[in-house]
Amino acid sequence: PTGTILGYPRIGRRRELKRAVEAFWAGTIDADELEATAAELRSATRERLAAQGLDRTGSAIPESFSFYDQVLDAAVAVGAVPTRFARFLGDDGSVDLGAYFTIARGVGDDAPLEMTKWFDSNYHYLVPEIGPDTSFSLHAERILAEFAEAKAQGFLTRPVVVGPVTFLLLAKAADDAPEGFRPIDRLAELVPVYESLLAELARAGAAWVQLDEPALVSESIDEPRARVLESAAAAYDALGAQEERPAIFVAAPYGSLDDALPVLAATPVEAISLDLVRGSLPESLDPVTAEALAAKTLVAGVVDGHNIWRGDLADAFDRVTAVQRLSGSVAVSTSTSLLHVPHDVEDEQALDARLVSWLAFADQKVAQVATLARGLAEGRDAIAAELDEASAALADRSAAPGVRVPAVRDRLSALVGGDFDRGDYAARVAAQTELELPELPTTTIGSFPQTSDIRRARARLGKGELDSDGYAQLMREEIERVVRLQEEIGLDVLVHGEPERNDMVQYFAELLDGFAVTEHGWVQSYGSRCTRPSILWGDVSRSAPMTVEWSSYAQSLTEKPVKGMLTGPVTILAWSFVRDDQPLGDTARQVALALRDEIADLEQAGIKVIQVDEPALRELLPLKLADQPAYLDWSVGSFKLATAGAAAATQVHTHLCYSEFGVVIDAIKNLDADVTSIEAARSRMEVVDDLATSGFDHGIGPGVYDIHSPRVPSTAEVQALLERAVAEIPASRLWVNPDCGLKTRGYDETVASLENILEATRAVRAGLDARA
Ligand code: THG
Ligand code: ZN
Repeated sequence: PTGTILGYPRIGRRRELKRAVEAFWAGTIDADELEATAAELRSATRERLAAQGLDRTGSAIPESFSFYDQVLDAAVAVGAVPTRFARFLGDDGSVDLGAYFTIARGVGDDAPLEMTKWFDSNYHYLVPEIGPDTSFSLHAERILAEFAEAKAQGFLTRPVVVGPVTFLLLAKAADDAPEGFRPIDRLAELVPVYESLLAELARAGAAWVQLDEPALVSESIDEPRARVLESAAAAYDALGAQEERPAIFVAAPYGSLDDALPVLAATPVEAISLDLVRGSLPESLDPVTAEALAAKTLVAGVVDGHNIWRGDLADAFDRVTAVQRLSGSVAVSTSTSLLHVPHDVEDEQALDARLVSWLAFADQKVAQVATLARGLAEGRDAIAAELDEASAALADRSAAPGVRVPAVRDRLSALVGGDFDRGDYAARVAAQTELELPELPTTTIGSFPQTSDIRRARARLGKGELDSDGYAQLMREEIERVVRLQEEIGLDVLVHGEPERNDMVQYFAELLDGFAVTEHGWVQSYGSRCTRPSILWGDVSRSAPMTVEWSSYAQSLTEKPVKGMLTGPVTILAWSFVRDDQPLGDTARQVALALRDEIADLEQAGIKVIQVDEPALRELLPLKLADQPAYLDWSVGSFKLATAGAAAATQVHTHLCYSEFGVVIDAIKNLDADVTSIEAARSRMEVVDDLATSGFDHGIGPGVYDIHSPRVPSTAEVQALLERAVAEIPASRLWVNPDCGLKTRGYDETVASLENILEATRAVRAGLDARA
């Protein structure tokens, strides 16, 4: 194939798959109806990809559908289902739709597979559990059925499966595995299952198969690099030696293969993808690798699968032709699956037409691939018009009003070191005693339950059925209820509950200059859940206060301090589509300055405690070790720039979630927030030990209530967690709070849990006083 993509969004242009899957869970449609919707979506996708210029019968169209997650699909295909789900499987170990979703979502006491982030994207996959006794057996029914379905529709498509090395590297050791066991230890037993899969695909008529191996690109994989490379060599030597098989295409998105490229080159695989957006061509190749690559198809990933910009098509074409120096057989592709971008920019009727002309969502990217492939086949002249159009759009973008705003740029270039520094912590602690907080102060992370009344009010405002005064009135009533509730429960530092926020990033994107929001730009986050990232297209500034009205209203209702609530610069970037024409650090500092102004206004309005959330700090950490220090420098710097204008007496909080703090623990320390709240309940406070040993010496609030579950923790349970924390951390620095915001919980369990937290806190305080 000369033009292809590594994968396509599967949620549906109007989130049809999400709706059907959730209807199946709710019992309003049955498995046959869900299957029918999925088949329709797959069929429409193939037709659309062909219409955009991918070859119908040339294995150019990937079969990249999934009902929930591609890593779960691979686990099911190789029979690696944890034994706690055995009772849901068929006699032959087959997994029907009901069982499949049970593994993804858990049932009763049987926890689902853990979920974690997929490389440096916003997508979350399910983590396979592999032990010494996990048995592997092929269950290729779905993969074969989707290939056959395509064939019946007149297509010869390319099945896509997570490759064996990445599958095991992303897996975690099963709970009952002995100390020191690594899932990758099982590679030799897993590869034969993939061999059988390849044989079955060949018999079904597949000419190519795509095995996704992004783990070969990442240096953040918890396994020695030599072991990773050795595993890749072993797996692909074995699969390549298999006689009955389709041609093998190893896809390696999210960065350069680096030292894995010679390794793969030495195996018999027929094609390898090179991510030429995040990564680059190797600067030099040893003669053996050069000769081996010359005999393979190189798939040049030049169209960014990670972002929504139309980009520089002429530059992309140059990159493709550079790859031709390595091999006579070159195909054009996206750098990653298009899973990370919305379906179609044509669906955005409300977006500014000029902005639209700078954008490419999945369908536009497929068309770009087809254009580049045509240029490859027919020569540059054949696509000169398209290249010129893209260049013109790019030039228009760089000159457009709002993209470069002198006032914003001047402010950025005038920054000096002191703007990033809040000064002595001890002096701040002394100044903040005027808050008169008790020992072990209690607080919540920020949001209270988003009730259906709140959502309805926002929907009515959007439709014009409610005017902004009417909406504001409803929000004020909600804020008052939330403040009164917290006073009754007895919390020490209150929040306003954030009823007015649809999403902690989109809310700010809608108010800041330099952002646009989409109508249908949904991207799968995990399973059926999606987010609608905003588009950060220009220089960012704040034209008016964004949160002051709500926070000061809440403060006017109570004597207790109410926290001002902001989302930090790194998280605003991580959960948006960000401009690609300047360093991320510059963009982050622009956002930081807008937040700095907001903090000044909050202080002016009498707010004494301000929280700046950075749940995504870990998320943007680069996959290559060499890139990590620079990232940590600008990300931490932007947080400090946002907060360093605060007076010593203003207590700055931050909140981080999604665990895995280990690698960023120094960064957390360097944020220099007065108080940091983190997720800890599920990991039984392990992070408290890590922080204690890292020399972290500011305020810390390890979560004592796992808000991801509807379970109400008992007073005894919370007390045990607190006592564990008190043993590690001086009580003078310890805060008491839930793991995360409460917006996804109901009121009943929220109130019951907070009451238990307060009762446990009083018991622990009494114990401290008795000891003192
Ligand atoms: N906001 C944004 N991005 C995020 C998160 C967020 N990315 C990472 C993380 N949190 C992802 N977690 C979720 C959790 C819930 C949902 C999506 C991502 C979710 N979405 C609704 C759905 O799909 O039904 C849609 C929400 C809506 O209507 O706006 O529930 O918190 N920006
Ligand atoms: Zn959180």
